[in-house]
Amino acid sequence: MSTTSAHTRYDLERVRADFPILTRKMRGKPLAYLDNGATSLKPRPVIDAEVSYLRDISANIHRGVYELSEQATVLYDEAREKAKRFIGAPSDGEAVFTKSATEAVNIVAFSWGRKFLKPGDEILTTEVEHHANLIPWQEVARQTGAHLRFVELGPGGIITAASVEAALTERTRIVAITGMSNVTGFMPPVAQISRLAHKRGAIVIVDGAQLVSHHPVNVEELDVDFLVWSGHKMCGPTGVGVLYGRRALLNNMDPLLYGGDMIVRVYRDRAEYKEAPDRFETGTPNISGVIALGAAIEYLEEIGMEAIAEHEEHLLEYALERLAEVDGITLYGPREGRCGGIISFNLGQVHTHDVGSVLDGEGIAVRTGFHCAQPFMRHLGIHGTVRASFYLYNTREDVDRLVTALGRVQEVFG
Ligand code: C6P
Repeated sequence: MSTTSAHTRYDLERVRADFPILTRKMRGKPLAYLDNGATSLKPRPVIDAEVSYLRDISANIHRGVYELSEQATVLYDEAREKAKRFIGAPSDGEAVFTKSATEAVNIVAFSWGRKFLKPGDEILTTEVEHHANLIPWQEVARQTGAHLRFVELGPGGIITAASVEAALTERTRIVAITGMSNVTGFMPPVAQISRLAHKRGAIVIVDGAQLVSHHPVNVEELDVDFLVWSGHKMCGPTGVGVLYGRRALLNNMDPLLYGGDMIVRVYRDRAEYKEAPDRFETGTPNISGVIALGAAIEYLEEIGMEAIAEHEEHLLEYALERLAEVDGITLYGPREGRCGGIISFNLGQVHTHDVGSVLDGEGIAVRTGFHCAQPFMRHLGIHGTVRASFYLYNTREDVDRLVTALGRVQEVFG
């Protein structure tokens, strides 16, 4: 069966050929990888970039005057320029490499929050958040005496600018909000939310772990103060993430970790720190991972983030149409507003892990469970969902196979 789609602006067959793992068989069947919300597959140029650093360079950065170290430093610094370009960061020093989106949120929560939040101040967030953009704020609230407040959600977890406006007060210091829900794919109107928050004197951190991998993002257009994202969800390796922050904010924050490569001068009893990004990148970083993330950015840019988002939108529409044929299915999430290529559902009373196991038997990888979003599950009144999430290499055939396999689940579990 052909994988080509009239709706896809790029050559889907060629893109699929870039991902060696797509030739593997799972349980004896071709792999239909529909767990891109958890992590993406990696194309050959990314694998090659990582291997090439490990094989041909291997040296540390910013520390040697010899050629290998200089080569490593150049590649590392080039990757930072690519990361900045990818999200339209306007100034130097605004992209900090972290180990993950989770670490990036923690830097903001503890380096900014512990310094600037006072008792009675408010952190505004939502029940839709992934735990990574909730628990750090719970903890910093506990440590500073600030309060955590929640935006009222609309049906299916919709977040409107009006609901955020209603929850903002003169004590709101920061709005911590997802750019795209990892459960439903819903995308809150971030630019409008930023405008409202700024009018109230609050700053905004956007959890872009899902958003940045699937949509074109420009931090100036969104007008956000911080944006976090992970390399592994966008064809890059695990162990590397990015914290974007406005330069003035980053340079006013204390470092979270202390040690080598972040200092200007060190005395017996104190030290002076470099500006961002170095003040947040102490110790030897994930050099091979950062370089490979640079390759992932180039790879995605070459295909085009607009084209990728469009492809996923068509797959989403197609999947929603096909899944509507499945008896006993409950779909979660708002069907208005912008949604990325993520679908969460349950099939009658069948446990999500049982659905996942039957799908696995058909070579289909999905995520099952609560998706690190327990407050959202509670809001929806469920324990978990089956989640299918798409990326640039997925096909209508993957969707067809999912629908057929759900029929198999019904046969097995009645
Ligand atoms: N979500 C999922 O299956 P890390 O693990 O730090 O790279 O990303 C954390 C994270 C933060 N925010 C959102 C919206 C996310 O979706 C994730 C990761 C994966 O949904 C793994 S739990």
